[in-house]
Amino acid sequence: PLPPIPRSIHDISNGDHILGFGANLAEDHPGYKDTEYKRRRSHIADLAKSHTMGEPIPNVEYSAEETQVWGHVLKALSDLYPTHACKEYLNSYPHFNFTPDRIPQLQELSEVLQRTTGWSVRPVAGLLHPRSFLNGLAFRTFHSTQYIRHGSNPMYTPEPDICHEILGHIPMLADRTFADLAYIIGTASLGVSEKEIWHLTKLYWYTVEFGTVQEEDGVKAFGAGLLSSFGELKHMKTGTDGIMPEFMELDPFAKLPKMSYKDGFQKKYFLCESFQDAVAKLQAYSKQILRPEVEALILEAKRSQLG
Ligand code: H2B
Ligand code: FE
Repeated sequence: PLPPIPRSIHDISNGDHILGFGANLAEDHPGYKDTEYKRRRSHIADLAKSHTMGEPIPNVEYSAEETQVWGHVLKALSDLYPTHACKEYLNSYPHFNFTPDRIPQLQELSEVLQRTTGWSVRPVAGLLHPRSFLNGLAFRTFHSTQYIRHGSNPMYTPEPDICHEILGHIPMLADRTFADLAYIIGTASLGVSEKEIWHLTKLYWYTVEFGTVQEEDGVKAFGAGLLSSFGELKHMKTGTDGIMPEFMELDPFAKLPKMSYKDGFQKKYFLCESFQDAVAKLQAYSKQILRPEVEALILEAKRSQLG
């Protein structure tokens, strides 16, 4: 039997399904031996768990050290964006007025998204279970971490952190076509089997996290794993140690390559002709797996949006 279909964002828990680190850091995490950092992480995790959808997201008062990490990452990346980020990213970016001396609060970012594409941000304590995470996209909700990476290595994080969410994901979600792409993956994930969730996780990985798009003057990044990593962005354009990454056409029906989380940069990126093309391909795939009850749910949501 297939799992139940969530009917609203309230059916999706942001607290029960934290995988990976949360506040319990693994031995190879840069903050593993730092008790102060771990205390900070568990404070921010508790804030996320106490949040109820529909209420304002609690602000985090970031310290001077935390703000310094953010500033460092922002300055490095913003040098690369004009040449490495896709047009849609560059168009949305100015909505957010990022400055190196202040870490934006999730609440204000959520308000910008609500005005532009109708999306919301929901705080989460760490890496969320893929099903819950993908299901959230169907309710135009992006689950976002609120803590920042460890200061010992500002250019590296083994898990999503606020720099990844804000610089990688949020500006893309302010673009209509990209937001549609994420919504399609989200709706496709409602009430499907574990096996299907795994395939959708890979589709998400190769588009939303590491997607690239062909523009007139070259390949540009739209995936958040690229847009939030200085090293990975450079690697996409110019390779590493003389070895260029491979670019492949996206086929949602094909078996997708294994995802690599740990051993350095990606070796293969999927290259989209355009977002419209990627949306059409994902839509065709989604059509094959969408449960009839979900189809009805989507129509209902569309009707109520039209008012
Ligand atoms: N959780 C959080 N907090 N942020 C993410 O970017 C994220 C996640 N990505 N859970 C998900 C998993 C993704 O890797 C796929 C859908 O599993
Ligand atoms: Fe991400």
